[in-house]
Amino acid sequence: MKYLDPKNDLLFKKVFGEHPDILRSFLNNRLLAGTLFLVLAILAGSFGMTGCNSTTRDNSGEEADNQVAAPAIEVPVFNADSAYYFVDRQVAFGPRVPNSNAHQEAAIWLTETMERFADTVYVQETRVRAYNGTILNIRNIIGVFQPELRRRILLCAHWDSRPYADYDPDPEKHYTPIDGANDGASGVGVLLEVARLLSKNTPGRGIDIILFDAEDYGNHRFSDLPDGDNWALGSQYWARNPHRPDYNAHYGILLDMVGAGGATFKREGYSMLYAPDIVRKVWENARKLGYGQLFQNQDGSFITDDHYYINKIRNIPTINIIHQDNTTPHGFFPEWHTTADNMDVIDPYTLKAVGETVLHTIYH
Ligand code: AHN
Ligand code: ZN
Repeated sequence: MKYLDPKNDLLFKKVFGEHPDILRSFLNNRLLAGTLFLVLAILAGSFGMTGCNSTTRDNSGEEADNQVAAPAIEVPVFNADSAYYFVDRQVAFGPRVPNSNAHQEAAIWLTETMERFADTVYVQETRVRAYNGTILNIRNIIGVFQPELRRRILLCAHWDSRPYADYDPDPEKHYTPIDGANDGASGVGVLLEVARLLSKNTPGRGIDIILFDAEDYGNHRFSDLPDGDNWALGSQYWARNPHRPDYNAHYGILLDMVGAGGATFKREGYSMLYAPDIVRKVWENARKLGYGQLFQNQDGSFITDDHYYINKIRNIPTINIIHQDNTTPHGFFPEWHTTADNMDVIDPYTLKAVGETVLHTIYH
């Protein structure tokens, strides 16, 4: 783990031996496999393209329209039960509200879990000021896969949960912290499953998975304090202080509320403003995989979320896959910011739809 000290961002405490032996031997084998592949590729090249052409011709024109084009590398199979388990484990800590014990315990578990899968893990610990003046102790947890590759893709989600159920139908619960099974844990659950698969089979791109803290400590619905940049505090911090000073990525994908049954994802406003090509690519992949009912061919509204600051401050074109529903008063899933945002709303099918879509996008 590389530990980013809050008082000195450039002080990296590097801890070696973070991978269990079995994983390390696998990493070594991967190098061997890569070398073998390179030798075979050179040999194949020297024999010309004739054989390849006939195979290509046989397939062309017969491929069904709803099939995703053959990937350069085989896309791993997303395990929805594994993702569901990762969501459940987070929720079991209790509401992951900054400064709480559950938050601290969840941070340790998330870091350890990421260390099982990623090549390098950075923990960025700092303090930020919430809208009401509360100082929050927060941690962004960053898993880096194949740090040696220059072409990179950023995947992210927030891991904290909201301190207030300010949309709960019961007014007595308006200051009760929420489980955030969908609003928080679902995106992280999908990304931990992606991380598990990346540890076994790498795409041709470097991947960075960032679990942002303090996304959901924004202004209480009934507070009369001024509205400002009080959501997405962890991503604002990271955007100004990336884990590597020169960090860049071709594009980013944020997952927010990606686990509810009957989820509907619309083309979110800032995603279309900053990264329309990525939105089209992702929605197209989802449709081809058979998830057109979830990934709707419809524009949504503009959501101030983690991706907004990544776009605005770091200039990395980043989209938000977020459940929007214009039949609810707030525009999100019905249990949004209520105590009912618990495991009962989570449907493994939705996790799978999003996970497969992300995997197909990053492995192509
Ligand atoms: C606003 O309502 C301004 N942003 C919503 C971002 C959010 C909250 N995502 C999850 N919870
Ligand atoms: Zn929220």
